[in-house]
Amino acid sequence: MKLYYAPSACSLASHIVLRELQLPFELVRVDIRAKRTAEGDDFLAINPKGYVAALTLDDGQVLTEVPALLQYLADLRPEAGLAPPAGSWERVRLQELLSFLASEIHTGGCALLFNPRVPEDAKPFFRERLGMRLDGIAADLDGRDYLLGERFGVADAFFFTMLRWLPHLGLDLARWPVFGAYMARIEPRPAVRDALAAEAA
Ligand SMILES: N[C@@H](CCC(=O)N[C@@H](CS)C(=O)NCC(=O)O)C(=O)O
Repeated sequence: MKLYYAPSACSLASHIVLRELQLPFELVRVDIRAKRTAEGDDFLAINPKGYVAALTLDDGQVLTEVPALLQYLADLRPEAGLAPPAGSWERVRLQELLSFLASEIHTGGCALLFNPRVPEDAKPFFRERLGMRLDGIAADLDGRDYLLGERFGVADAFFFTMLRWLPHLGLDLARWPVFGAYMARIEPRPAVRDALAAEAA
């Protein structure tokens, strides 16, 4: 497998999960503005949607979209417990959470605040709306270690990735002390440290 990534982008979530599961993979950096890979390929020929993360499988298929990638990877090593078993009610809850993170926090929140083409005078509205969504997650996290309970899982890899963006988007993490404690629990994980180090290299 090859994971196409950009440093600290949403692809970090899949990168962390690949390392958590100790799956063999190659990492290929993408210039997401120029749409070229570090291998010199046209990234649009690999993922016509033009964004990371993209995962090429050993049979040549390309898989995209964070919620699909995370669940696909978790199911390659179900014994690691990074996602509840496919078909279970707990898995439906994970899908609910991943959909919320992808649509409300990522695309409908952070991505709009990062986008230089979104007018600056619209950003306070998006910032406030994102803050309200994060208030809800903070309330859910109160009294538990991870988003779905006491065990780190794929949704945590995704949410951790996005929490790292907040200081760059005009949102002060100090507003949610529970997030600081949550990140401090996740940061020391060897897979997380290794993924961050590899992306910073
Ligand atoms: N819906 C996609 C969104 C992916 C996405 O927005 N990726 C960003 C980085 S976090 C990107 O590559 N942006 C470049 C672009 O949109 O041109 C997913 O879930 O994977």
